[in-house]
Amino acid sequence: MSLINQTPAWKALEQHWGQVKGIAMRDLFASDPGRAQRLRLSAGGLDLDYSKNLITEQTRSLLLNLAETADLSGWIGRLFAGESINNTEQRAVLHIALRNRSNRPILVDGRDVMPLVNEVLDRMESFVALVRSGEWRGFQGQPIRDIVNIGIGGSNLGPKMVCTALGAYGSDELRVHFVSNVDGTHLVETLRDLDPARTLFIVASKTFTTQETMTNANSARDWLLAASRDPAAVAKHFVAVSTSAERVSAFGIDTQNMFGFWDWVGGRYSLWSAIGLPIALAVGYDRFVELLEGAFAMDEHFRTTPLAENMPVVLGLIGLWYANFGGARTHAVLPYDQYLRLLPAYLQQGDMESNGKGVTRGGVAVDYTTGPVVWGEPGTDGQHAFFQLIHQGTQLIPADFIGAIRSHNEMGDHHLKLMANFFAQTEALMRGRTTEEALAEMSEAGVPEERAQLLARHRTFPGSRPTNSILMERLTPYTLGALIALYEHRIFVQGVLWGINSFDQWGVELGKQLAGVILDELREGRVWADHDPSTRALLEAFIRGRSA
Ligand code: G6Q
Repeated sequence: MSLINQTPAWKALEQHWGQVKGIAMRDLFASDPGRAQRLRLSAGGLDLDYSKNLITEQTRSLLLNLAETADLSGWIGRLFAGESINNTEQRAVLHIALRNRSNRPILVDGRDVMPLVNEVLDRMESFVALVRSGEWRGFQGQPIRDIVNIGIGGSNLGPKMVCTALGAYGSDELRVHFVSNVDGTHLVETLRDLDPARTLFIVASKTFTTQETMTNANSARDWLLAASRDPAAVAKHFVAVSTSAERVSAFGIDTQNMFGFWDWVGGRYSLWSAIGLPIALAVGYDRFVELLEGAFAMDEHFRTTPLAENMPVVLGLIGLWYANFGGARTHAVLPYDQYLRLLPAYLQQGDMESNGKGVTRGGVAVDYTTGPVVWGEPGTDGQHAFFQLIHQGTQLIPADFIGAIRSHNEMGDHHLKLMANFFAQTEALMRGRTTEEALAEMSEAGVPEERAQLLARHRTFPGSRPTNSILMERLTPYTLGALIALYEHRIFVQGVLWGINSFDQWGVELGKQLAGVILDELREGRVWADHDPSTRALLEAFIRGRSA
């Protein structure tokens, strides 16, 4: 198949951007009173208002036409049918099976995977009950108080983000910590105040070979053994989440205490699997199931809703509109919810590792933009930092605003102030402020004419800056599950449109290989391998510094 940007559907959009880019978004609203009502969708407890975008009815239909050209519906069908759509790794992509609450059979190589999924869920439920009830005891016979998840990338970011997002559902009786960085500081600082006799480690690694995780796991075991002085303590204080029973066993963890998952679960899509064990421990198994149910609701919406009314599809197409036709290079995710503060970092991996690709599924280099840089911080903090550039800078930065109607921590008018800022920002970004408006405002405030003239250009806001507003009643396990699944599917939609494989990560694999030789050199204190002059000089300086 030819590259998507060679198709008539793409060319039509290119031309259309030329017509739309100069339109003021405020005029779109003025000329079409029903716009806000029409450009909204609901699914999985989430309400999306996407009317503050630079799109017309024609844009929508041209984008949908592009989706049809890329056979998006066919790809959604293939995803849910368990086909091997991760073609470079020859794997199915079935995070949707992990939260398939209908238990509808999903076949991989002719075998229904649902019994496997349910069996691991049952084991998680029993284990969580033992730990949370205090029946699971450490080497001195005490219940567990601290859980330390050791994992990195997909084996860290998802559960860490969800545990933070569901902070309102946790308790101080069982605290969950995450160690990912191979920088010893991470482990040392995390363990500083913990009691080995009351600490349980989860070693979370799909492959059980990742350098950072295995290094941290070994050091954690040393820390435990220094206190317990008994190798038998490992069985009481270490459990593993992995696809490799052999390597888990070689590490010294009893495979009775191992929770499995499968190669058809990608790391960055794995929080729904046993990788979510810290979530279930932190908030309880039932709430973990609610998280799965929320994601399932979004899956069902995505699987069965026509493209025009399909929330992940609509968001994916709008993102592509700005990236490929409007020249946007980044996408801001701005949660107006302190509990969602790690969502941007989580989505950074989800999106950038999935769609940061330069060749099509068939290996042909693309000459169009693929995945954007994803970034963001919670509001209102971001407003006092980088919002200036979104309002008045020279780049187009599409942004998603995410908020809840009710807070878990209602206190005075905090939540009203928080959300007033959410709404004000999206309104200001859309409307902007004309020079005439700026002048009129200053005149009303009594600013002398000369000064007003000087300031008018600075106080002008171009407006027409696109935002999506996502609102939920409250941030619950259910709405969070739906929100994460929404973004997962948005990533998939864009990957399909760009013709790339969103589910491999050869860039990460390279990183996993590269450091090995240099590590040997640093250990030996001698540079012997072939390096460029800059790297060689850096290594020599480092070795000199260490031996001084
Ligand atoms: C995710 C990536 C990557 C992976 C980590 C950890 O999709 O593949 O982030 O999750 O490299 O890998 P392990 O779980 O195998 O330790």
